[in-house]
Amino acid sequence: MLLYLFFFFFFSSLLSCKAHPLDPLSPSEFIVIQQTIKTSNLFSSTPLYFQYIGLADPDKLLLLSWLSNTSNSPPPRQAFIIARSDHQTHELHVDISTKSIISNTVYTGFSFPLLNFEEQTAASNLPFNYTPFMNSIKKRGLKSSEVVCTTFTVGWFGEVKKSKRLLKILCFATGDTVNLYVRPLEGITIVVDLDLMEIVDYTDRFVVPVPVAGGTDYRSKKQKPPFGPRGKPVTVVQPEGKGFSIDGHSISWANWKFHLSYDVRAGAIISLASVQAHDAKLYRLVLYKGFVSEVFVPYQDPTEEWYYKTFFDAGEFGFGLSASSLQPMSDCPTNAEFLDGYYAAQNGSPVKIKNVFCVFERYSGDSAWRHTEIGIPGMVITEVRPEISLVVRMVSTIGNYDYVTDWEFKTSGAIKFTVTLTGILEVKGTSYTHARQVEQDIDLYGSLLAKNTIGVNHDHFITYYLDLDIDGYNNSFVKAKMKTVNVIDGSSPRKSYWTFVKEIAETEADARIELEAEPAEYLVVNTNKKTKIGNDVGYRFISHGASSISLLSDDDYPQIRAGYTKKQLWVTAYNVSEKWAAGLYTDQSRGDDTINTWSQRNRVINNKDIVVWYTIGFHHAPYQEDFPLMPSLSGGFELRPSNFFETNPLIKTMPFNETHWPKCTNNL
Ligand SMILES: *[C@@H]1O[C@H](CO)[C@@H](O)[C@H](O)[C@H]1NC(C)=O
Ligand SMILES: *[C@@H]1O[C@H](CO)[C@@H](O)[C@H](O)[C@H]1NC(C)=O
Ligand SMILES: *[C@@H]1O[C@H](CO)[C@@H](O)[C@H](O)[C@H]1NC(C)=O
Ligand SMILES: *[C@@H]1O[C@H](CO)[C@@H](O)[C@H](O)[C@H]1NC(C)=O
Ligand SMILES: [Cu+2]
Repeated sequence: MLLYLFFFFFFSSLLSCKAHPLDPLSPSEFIVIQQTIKTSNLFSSTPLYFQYIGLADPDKLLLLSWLSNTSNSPPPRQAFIIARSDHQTHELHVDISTKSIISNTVYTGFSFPLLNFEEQTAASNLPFNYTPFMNSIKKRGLKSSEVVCTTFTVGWFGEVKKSKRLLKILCFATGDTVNLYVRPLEGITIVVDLDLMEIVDYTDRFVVPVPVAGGTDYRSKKQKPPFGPRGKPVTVVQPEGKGFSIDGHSISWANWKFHLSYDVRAGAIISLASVQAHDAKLYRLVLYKGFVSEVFVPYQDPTEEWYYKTFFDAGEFGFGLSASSLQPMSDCPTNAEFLDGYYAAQNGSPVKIKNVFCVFERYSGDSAWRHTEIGIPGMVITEVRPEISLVVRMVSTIGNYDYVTDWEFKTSGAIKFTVTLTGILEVKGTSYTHARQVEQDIDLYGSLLAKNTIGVNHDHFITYYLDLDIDGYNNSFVKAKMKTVNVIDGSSPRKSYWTFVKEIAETEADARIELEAEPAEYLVVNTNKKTKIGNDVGYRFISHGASSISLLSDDDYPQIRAGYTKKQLWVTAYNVSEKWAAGLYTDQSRGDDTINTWSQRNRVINNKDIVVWYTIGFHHAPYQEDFPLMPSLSGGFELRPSNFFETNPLIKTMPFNETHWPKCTNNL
């Protein structure tokens, strides 16, 4: 019996472990990569530090052909690696099955790769062995045991020569609070050369009071009763079990199936999202691949200690590296399932992030569709379908900020993308303690939130890479512009109406879209595939708020680095090397490898494999309620089927049938 069980588990685990070519690198694959590079002796004389290791994108046509017949051999699994050695950035490709290095080139551009955790930790510790800093702490009446330091990227401000790999260090007081970000030691600038791992510049220009700790600790155990507004606990129960299944990294639910992967830079990667037609078993591809490509966060304070704060959270800090382990029952509802993620440490060894994703069915009591019919004599017909959707969630905590990213699949065929901002504001210390002290002509670059505390104005621009392949990879981008038509010939009592004037974007120049510039709908269609009555199948973009664009001047250096943030939507021709909105190398980037530079090639995009870049944008002017922690603020967009289905797929969905559920009451 034991033996039998053993074999049963052995075979079932073999079956479920069948790797998909898009699966993230596994712990054992990280070790193969680490060992392959180590034993190659390419870097035997100088230490090698890994900055990025991830799955190299399999050739798209090979992958599509494997998908069409999975009996064929899948595309080879290869890893893409960025490493630092001897002051140089190396790009390597390693073939995992043959355990061989396929390529090793030195990057010669101006910018630098992702930071890893270990070097940031090492840099953060440097000030504590640096006498001028210890004097600065003393000057502020603090002990080193109540000071912590963290790392900040330096940006680029027009330097012509190649810079060193630098970081700035900022320090904060903890003391009677864990809310360190609200207690900055203002006035101090520490610059670290990461290759030398030493402080190369230090200034302490002025002292302002460190904001007090009182009232800023957000831990529940620190809150004295009575609590504030409070509802009763809520739980989610699925009496008939979960409606989705996870097989390795492939997920299927209702009429959807897709692949979910983890990448240390992008975080969640959704691939091969396909939806069933309601009258057929056939799955139709919608999204070949989608992920958060970049998160640009420029602060709006030009002073010496703040001007450089223009962060690229994905390209500099890793949106996936910064992922938090999700807390069951609070980060995700009680009916969620969790998946782990793995990345490579600085030395190449695998590191696990437990519960990096959660997957759950969302039911919030809303309806997906309803109607009451009283028009037929003798009857009242009411039909309501509950809205249940499937959510994939990741939370990325980049220093003070927490970004909740949700990918939500709906039975209507829509995919909804939501970003929620929360966490702690990055505040600036000041000597002001009351708004009346601030003279009319003084710009605080933010607003006074508490005594000695300014919440600095800033933006968040979250840019999605969306390789839509609607019923095939040759797609087109349609601008359906709404125009007012005046009826001037007296043929109608009406004097005007609106209608659409549709344009297909021929080249990339026709697809740089500022959403609010004119009333229009924007669609991706497949002109080679029609519905039965002859419309092009497609999906359209619907904004759900947060569509701000950058207000910086075009010649400002941060804007040059993120020029794409002046438009919410760009379409480019598919190119496997064009994945990262602000460039493969973002740290100290100069804007030479961004969506807008690619778009300047002005490639043909009509009936081609195209990629849509969609930016969710928030202007964030802090208010007192954002202090000492920020209530969640959400925005996003939706991709909604638009002549993709023959009719509304919801017609085939069923209402809940509670007759055999356990009896629950809400008056326990
Ligand atoms: C799939 O590929 C296998 C092996 O190459 C071949 O024997 C089989 O006929 C193919 N199936 C289809 C449906 O093309
Ligand atoms: C896509 O379009 C290209 C021409 O731009 C053509 O060569 C190719 O066969 C098309 N592919 C499909 C699957 O229609
Ligand atoms: C693909 O993108 C890379 C990086 O932008 C570029 O160097 C290359 O020329 C592009 N290839 C094509 C065919 O456009
Ligand atoms: C609801 O469930 C009960 C018990 O399982 C079953 O007898 C009944 O047919 C169901 N009704 C519908 C509309 O599915
Ligand atoms: Cu903000």
